[in-house]
Amino acid sequence: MDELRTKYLEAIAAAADESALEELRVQAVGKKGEVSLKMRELGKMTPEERQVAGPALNALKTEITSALAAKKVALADAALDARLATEWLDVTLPARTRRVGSIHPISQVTEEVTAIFADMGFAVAEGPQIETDWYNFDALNIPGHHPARAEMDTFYTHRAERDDRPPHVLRTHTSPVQIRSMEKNGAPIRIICPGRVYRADYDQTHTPMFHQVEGLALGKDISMANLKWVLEEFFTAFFGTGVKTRFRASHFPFTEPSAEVDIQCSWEGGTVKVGEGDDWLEVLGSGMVHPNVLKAGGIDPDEYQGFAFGMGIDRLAMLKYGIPDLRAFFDSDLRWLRHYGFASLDQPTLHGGLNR
Ligand code: 2NL
Repeated sequence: MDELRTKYLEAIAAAADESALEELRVQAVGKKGEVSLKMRELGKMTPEERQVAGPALNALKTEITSALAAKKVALADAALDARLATEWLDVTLPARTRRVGSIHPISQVTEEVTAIFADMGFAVAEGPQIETDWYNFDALNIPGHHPARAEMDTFYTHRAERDDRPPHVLRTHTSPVQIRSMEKNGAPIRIICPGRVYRADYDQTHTPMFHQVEGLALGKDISMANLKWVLEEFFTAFFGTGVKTRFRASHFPFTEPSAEVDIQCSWEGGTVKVGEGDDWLEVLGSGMVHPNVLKAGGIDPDEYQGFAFGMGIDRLAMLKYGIPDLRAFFDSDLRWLRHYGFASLDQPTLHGGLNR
């Protein structure tokens, strides 16, 4: 019995895991375990022998059983200690910094312009950036010989003589969107069309891709007077101060009469300031929609008339936010974006204010 006792207590102490312990339990005190077999032999003993052996075997069984239980607890404790050691966490460490993106000034200004015109009842219309030359030129009363159609100024998808399919263009203005809107929805209509446009021009003040917003309002009696009010309302809301405007007679193929609009500004130390001083800055082209353009959009010029205008979003952004170099807009320089970008949750609304 002493031999059994030593054998099992040592084995239990040395067991590496729970399954080793279970094996030992079966071997020692299971139904056919060594201690159990010894207990069965009690029947063959004399009463005197049994009186000694019975309690001793019972005590051995109890001792082994409690050694097994104690070892099981010790193994579990050791496992927990090991986990705590490897999963240790210093909650006093500073948090990892998260990179936060920002809204590009052009997106910001597009949202601001949209908010102002939405308040005056203009909806936003969008359309394709690759257009047929009918939508980009013919529908806008731009004749075949017009310099804008020359390959020098416009990006064509391919040369006619190299491909049987008719060439397309990268739209040079957002006007095709307005033609498509007229075709689809007819008059009356009040829309603005912000978006990317393309011209084959790259220097200090031009990038081959830039952003434009055009506006169109058609009704039975819409006049230049309405145009003037809408634009003055727009500039004042956009720049956050009263801005004097100057309407100069001009010429565009798609409007008659046409006017270019200048806004009041000052030049001091090489920087422009809008809404003060007595210099002028040209920012916009406009006019009454030409009857040929209305016809191209499927609208009867004897029944409807209205105004249209177009301006550069990139220019507006530079003026409002003091950005000196146009080309930096499209460099994707993260330091520039962090400097000139806007907080992503700080969306422009009329009631929240458009001037930060
Ligand atoms: C400019 C000139 C302008 C328009 C754009 C337009 C559109 C339709 C019909 C008539 Cl569908 N006009 N757009 C009109 C006048 C000027 O933009 O210098 N933009 C920067």
